[in-house]
Amino acid sequence: MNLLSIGGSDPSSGAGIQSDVKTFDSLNAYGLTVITAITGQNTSSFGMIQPASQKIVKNQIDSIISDFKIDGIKIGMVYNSEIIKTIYKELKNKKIPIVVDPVIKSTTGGLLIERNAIKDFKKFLIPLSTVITPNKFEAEFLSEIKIDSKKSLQRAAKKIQGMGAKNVIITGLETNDQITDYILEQKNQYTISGKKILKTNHGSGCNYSATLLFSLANGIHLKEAVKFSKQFTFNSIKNAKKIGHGILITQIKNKDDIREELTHAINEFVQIKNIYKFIPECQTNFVFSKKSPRSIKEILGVSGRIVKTGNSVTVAGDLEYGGSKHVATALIVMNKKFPEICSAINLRYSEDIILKLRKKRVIISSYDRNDEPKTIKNKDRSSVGWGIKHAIRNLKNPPDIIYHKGDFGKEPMIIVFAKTPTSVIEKISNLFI
Ligand code: PXL
Repeated sequence: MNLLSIGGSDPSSGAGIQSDVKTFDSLNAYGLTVITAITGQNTSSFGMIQPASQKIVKNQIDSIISDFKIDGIKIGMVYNSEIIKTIYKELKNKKIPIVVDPVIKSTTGGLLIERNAIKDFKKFLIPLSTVITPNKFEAEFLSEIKIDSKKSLQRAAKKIQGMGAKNVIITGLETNDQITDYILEQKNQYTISGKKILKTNHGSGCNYSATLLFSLANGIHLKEAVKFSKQFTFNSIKNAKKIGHGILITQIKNKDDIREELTHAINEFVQIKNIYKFIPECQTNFVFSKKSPRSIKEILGVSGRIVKTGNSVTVAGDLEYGGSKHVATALIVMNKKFPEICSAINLRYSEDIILKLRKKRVIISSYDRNDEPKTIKNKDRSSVGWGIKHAIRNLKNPPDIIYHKGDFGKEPMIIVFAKTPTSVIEKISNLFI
C-alpha cells in the first residue's frame, strides 16, 4: 500500500511529513511525501517558515502520481493560497480517501497557515476531504462557533460538513477522565471515547490523521478506523519521549518484529527447492511466538496455511495472531519447558527422512499416539499438547525435531522447532534438503 502525505517539513521529525513517513512505515505502508513548506522548529520553539513555490509543489505531485499507484492521501500543513490551489487542481478528480488535517497552529506556537489563506482552504481543500480531522480549537476556528455544549459541537461539525467535507471528526474533546471524538458522517453521528492521557506532546495530531488514512485506504469503516487511530495515538503519547530539551515527542512503537521476521522466513521457505515434497496432506503452518505465550492468541501463524499447489508452495492466507491451532499448541508446550524456543513448523513425515535425520547431529524425539490416554484423545487439540509434553519429558535440551507416526485417521507428522523462524529455515535447509 502506498500513502502520500502532503505537508510541511518539521526538522524535529515530531510532526509533519517526517512523522507521517514513520507512521506509515510502522504500519507496513509505503510513505510518499510532497513538501509544501520548510519549517525551522524544535521541541521548544518555532522559527521560520519557507513555503515551497507553486511550481515545485506541482512538480512533486506530478512526479509521484505519474509513477505510483496511490491508495490514500493526507493533507496537513499547506500554508498559503497558491499551494492550496495547486493541490486542489492536482487532486480534484482523485477517487481515493483523502484525510485533511486542518493544522493551524503548532503546539509551540507557530502559525502553519497564513490568515488570508483560510478562505481558499475552506473553498478548495475542505471539499476534497473524505474526512477532516480538526481538534476543538481548529473546529472553532473553521466554523467560527464557540464549542461549549453538545449543541454547539454538533453545529460546528455540521457547518464544516457544509463546506464540503464528507465526514467530520472533531478530535480530543476532554471530559473528566476521558478523551472523546465526535464523528459526523453523512447520515450518522456518534462519539467514541477513550482513556485520557495528559502529556503535552509534539506529534499526536499527525499520528492520528495518518493512521486514520491508513485504515480508510484499507477499506475499514470510519467507526473502526477511529477506534484504531485513537488506540494508536494513545500508545504514541504513552510512549512519548523527551528527545530534545522541550516538549515530548510521540513515539511510534507499533513495529511488529515478530510479523516481520516470520514474513521474511515464510518467503524463504516457499522458495526452497523441492520444498513441496515436505508439505503434508493437512498442509503446513509456520508460527512465531511472542515471549512466554499464554495462549495461541499470542502466536503468529498463517490463517489459511501454507499449501502445496502442484510442484510449488503458496501461502494461502494472512498472518494472524491465533492463525494456527495445532502447531501453535505444540509450541506453547515446548516453550513452557524451553522458553528460548519460539518458532515451529510442521512438515510431512516419511521414514526415509527420519533415517536421514538420525545420521545428523540433531536432537530428535517422538511420541506414539497409541499411548495417549483416551480422555485426552477425545478433546480437540489436546492430543498434540499431550504428545509434545510426552516427547520432551526426559529431555535436558530442546529437541530440533519431534515426530509421530500417526493414528487411525491421523496423518503422521514432523514438527521442527527453533528459537526463531530464521533458525527454523536454517535447520530445514541443512537437514532436510
Ligand atoms: O501537528 C501539526 C503540524 C503539522 N505539520 C507541521 C508541523 C506541525 C506542528 O508543529 O510543524 C510541519
